[in-house]
Amino acid sequence: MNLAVDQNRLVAEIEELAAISEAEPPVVTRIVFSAADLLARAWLVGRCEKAGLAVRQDAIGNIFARWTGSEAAAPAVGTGSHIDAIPNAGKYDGVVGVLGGLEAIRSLERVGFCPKHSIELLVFTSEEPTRFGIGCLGSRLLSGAMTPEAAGKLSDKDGASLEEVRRNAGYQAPLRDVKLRDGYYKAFVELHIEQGPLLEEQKVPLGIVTSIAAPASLRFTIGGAGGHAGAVLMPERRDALCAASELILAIENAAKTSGAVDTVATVGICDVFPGAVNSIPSRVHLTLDIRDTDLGRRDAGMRAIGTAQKTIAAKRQVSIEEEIVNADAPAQCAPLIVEALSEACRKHGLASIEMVSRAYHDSLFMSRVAPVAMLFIPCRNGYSHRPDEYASPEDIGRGVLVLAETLAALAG
Ligand code: HGY
Ligand code: MN
Ligand code: MN
Repeated sequence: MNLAVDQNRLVAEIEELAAISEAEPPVVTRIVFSAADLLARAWLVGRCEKAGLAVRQDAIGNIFARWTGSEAAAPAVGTGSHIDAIPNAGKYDGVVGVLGGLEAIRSLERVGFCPKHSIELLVFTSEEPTRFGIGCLGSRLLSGAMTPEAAGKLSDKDGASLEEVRRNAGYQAPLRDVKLRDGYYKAFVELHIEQGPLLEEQKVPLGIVTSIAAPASLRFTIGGAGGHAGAVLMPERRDALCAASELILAIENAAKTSGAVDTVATVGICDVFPGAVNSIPSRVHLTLDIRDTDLGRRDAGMRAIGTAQKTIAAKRQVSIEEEIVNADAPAQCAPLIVEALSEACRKHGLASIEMVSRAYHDSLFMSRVAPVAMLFIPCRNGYSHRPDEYASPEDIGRGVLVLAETLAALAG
């Protein structure tokens, strides 16, 4: 097959999608089921239909765009990613896997490839943990990693439940319909920017992911005593923000002293109540994101943080409540799919390295229902989740070419 990627159209589509945002360019913000997200979904469905794909959406809004193969009843080969974006994000995270997956399918159509197994482009709902506090909502429900009942309990910070938000967005079917039947996919391959500096540093154009780190996220509520910033003397204070600050440094220390560089921990949100310059903080909400490629080490980090939490609460006479939002196992990618990606790289004379994914992706959950692997392309300085996130047209083109070759090998 003389495969060729229409790089110019793909880059133009990435720019077009980036402009559908709640923020001014070059910033991309596209929170799940926001007006921008719904517009972006409609735009994308139009692009898929223009490519001749049969499009359906499930009860949580996962989008399936299918190129039906000659053995339509056979398990499909899936590819895809997400188009939702956190606040103040860039234009490539997730999008490269969605629009790149669409272009991979179009490039196979252009050379007259006829799939035996259908090839299906998937756009997952809410890969980012923004609105409902947990990431990979769509792929968790697809894979059964989250029950419809648990999803039904989710609500956003304004108190709007997932149920009412999804129904207002037009998704009326019951969530129990989302879970995929066994054997639905023969394989799933996700193209994504690396979101790290390794490929660029090693000057290698492609990374083949062999495992995806184990993510966990928790919420902490620190309760102290409020009061007048001038009148309450220091010995009488039970300042919730000072206690939270100690906990944040204990979290950082737990990651730094885990014995491996693979343990990472982040406090990304710190809400202070009442939040007045002359009022002692009485309550603080913190979020913790802690990950590791090794499950045991990640859980040991969580235990170390739990011990520090008890010590700080006792010493400062504050309450510290924790809620585990998710604590997921890591994913091992399927050697068969890893090999298919390696073979596709070799076929096109492209160097590649095997690597772990420190970011999580929908493939983490798709690995529970199909053999998966991921293909990374470099992003400048490893930057991601920021407006200056950048992947070159040439790197995107190489990723799509290898993805198309791999899909053909798996669906042929
Ligand atoms: O946080 C992550 O790893 C992903 O980018 N949502
Ligand atoms: Mn992301
Ligand atoms: Mn992503």
